[in-house]
Amino acid sequence: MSFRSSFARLLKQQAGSTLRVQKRPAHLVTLIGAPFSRGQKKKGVDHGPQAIRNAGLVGKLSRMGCQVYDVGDLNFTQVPNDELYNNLVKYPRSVGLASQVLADTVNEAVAAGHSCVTIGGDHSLALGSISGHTRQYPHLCVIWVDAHADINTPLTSHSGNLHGQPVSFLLRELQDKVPQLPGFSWIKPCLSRSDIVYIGLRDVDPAEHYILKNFGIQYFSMRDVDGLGIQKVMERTFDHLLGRGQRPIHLSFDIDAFDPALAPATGTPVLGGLTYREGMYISEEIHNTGLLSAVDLVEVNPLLGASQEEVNATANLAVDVIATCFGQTREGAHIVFDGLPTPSTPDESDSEEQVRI
Ligand SMILES: [Mn+2]
Repeated sequence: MSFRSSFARLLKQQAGSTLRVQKRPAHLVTLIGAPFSRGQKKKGVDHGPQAIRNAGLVGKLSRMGCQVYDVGDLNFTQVPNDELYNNLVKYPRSVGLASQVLADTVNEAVAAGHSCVTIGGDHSLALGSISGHTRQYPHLCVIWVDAHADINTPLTSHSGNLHGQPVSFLLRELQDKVPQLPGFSWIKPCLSRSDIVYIGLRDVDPAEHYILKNFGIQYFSMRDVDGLGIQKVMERTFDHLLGRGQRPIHLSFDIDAFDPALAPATGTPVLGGLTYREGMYISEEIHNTGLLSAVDLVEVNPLLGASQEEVNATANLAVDVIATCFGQTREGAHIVFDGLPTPSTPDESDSEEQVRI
């Protein structure tokens, strides 16, 4: 039967391509679940890692040719008597300790030569992931995709939520404005103002705006995305961060950067966010640099979806961002298929039953 033989040949061909693929160096990815929620008030963001796993993250990365080392979810010990700092800032010791655990884990993963994916959890975790990442690559740069700048200091924050403050602890230039919080003594400011670019901002507090402007931090608000288009935004982002030389990229992606219509299951949604296409373009361009070294995907909160569909949509979006960062493309991947089957005998190639691709 020509169908059967064509099918057998297709299988053989695919087996052959698989072998060829395996000779290429596999992309090694450490996946870290960080079920932490005390950087903000709403319940449920600690279920983010489970929601993102349920949406098929590991399978998708594996099928793309990544070798995934899933270290599971980190265990964050409860800190007793974690009192307010300055009558306002909530859970400083819990945030400090969780970020310290995450920093050590990210450090180990990157030291082993892996790319690191941290799934949150709230955005206070970036304190840990970026600190840990810089231990191996002190010269790295950060692309922060978010509706918010997360750069309040403990003295300018109105909410007292630490997920709105992580960048202030990381920037060297801000340190004389940032008090020492209990649980934070291990944190060393590891970024300069020119090492970070924001994309997607549309809800920035006055003090944050003051910091961005006065310290000359590069940002592209949603207004800039509207005016320039996402292609120019990415071009300027890379000019700014990589213009004087290549260096590892840390992508810190808050799912609330997307429009709430796309990512409803999140704690602080803001109208007018990134479209699906803009989000994928950002991730594709970062992948295309070949410099991506670590990704945070944070603020997916499955308890805040109005329905299971909303939760699934948000988690699927998170998976798409991460997969795209590691090479999933909209024009088709060339990872698992790199040869067309060839008809072996003339009679089969004449037949209508030949395999069509
Ligand atoms: Mn954020």
